[in-house]
Amino acid sequence: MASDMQSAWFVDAMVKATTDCWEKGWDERNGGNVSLRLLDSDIAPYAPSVLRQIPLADPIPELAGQVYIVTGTGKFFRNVQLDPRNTLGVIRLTHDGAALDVLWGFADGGGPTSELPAHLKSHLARQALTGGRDRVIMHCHATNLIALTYVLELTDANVTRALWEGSTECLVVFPDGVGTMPWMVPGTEIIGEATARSLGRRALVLWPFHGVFGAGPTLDDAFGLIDTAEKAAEILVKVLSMGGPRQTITTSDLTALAARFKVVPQPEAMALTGWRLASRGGE
Ligand code: 2HA
Ligand code: ZN
Repeated sequence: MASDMQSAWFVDAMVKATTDCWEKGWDERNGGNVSLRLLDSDIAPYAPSVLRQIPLADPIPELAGQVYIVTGTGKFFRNVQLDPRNTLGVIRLTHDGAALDVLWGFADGGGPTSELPAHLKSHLARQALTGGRDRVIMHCHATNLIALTYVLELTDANVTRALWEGSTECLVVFPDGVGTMPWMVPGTEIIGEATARSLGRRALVLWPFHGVFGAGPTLDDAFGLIDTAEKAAEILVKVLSMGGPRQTITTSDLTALAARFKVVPQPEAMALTGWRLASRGGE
């Protein structure tokens, strides 16, 4: 008999990622959601059968047959480690991309995260951009990144430049920069489309006054990316609280960093001479 999927590496990896996010303070209550695309070779040893089917409001035929492990709607990250079978689920998109076959988990009758539209559309965008290398989309409520969205002028270039100046490693870790977008109602197809459009160009996207989306090949990569940006955001919040910067990483410093680490930084952020706060009453 095939063994239970609960012992699979990908369940352990989701437990670790969600527990780390909880311990960071990024996922209060049911905040946050994570999805990891699984390969046939990941699930084959468990010979899963279809437990039930969940229709998709917006079919996504391009992802037909793909398999994901995702966090459940209404579930708390702090409880994933205690109860993976109820808080996580493995789903496969049907041949027409119009429904999900549940292969494991969501044992109490639940379903995938309310942000599934953003996750699936973003997976599609990242697969196109990275040739299938990226397999993870992670959303969380990273505190200092959210705080910055209340004061920074919200353009991709400005937010990117601020975070690059917030810590030396940032330009190296996210040379494509950070995407921004207007505030939107979460869980909708519209926010999903806007998120995917932005993630199609940059691995990190801020949802103002809400949180952040990060993408990467592995859970460690996506977590590390958000962690790096959040650390820089924390430093910027402290610097602003001390009256603002008196000195900073300069454009020529950023140019030298890019050359040393062989990355091509977002040109619009490099073209700025610094970063700006939003005007009062501004967006
Ligand atoms: O899963 O974080 O954006 C709860 C949320 C919604
Ligand atoms: Zn959220």
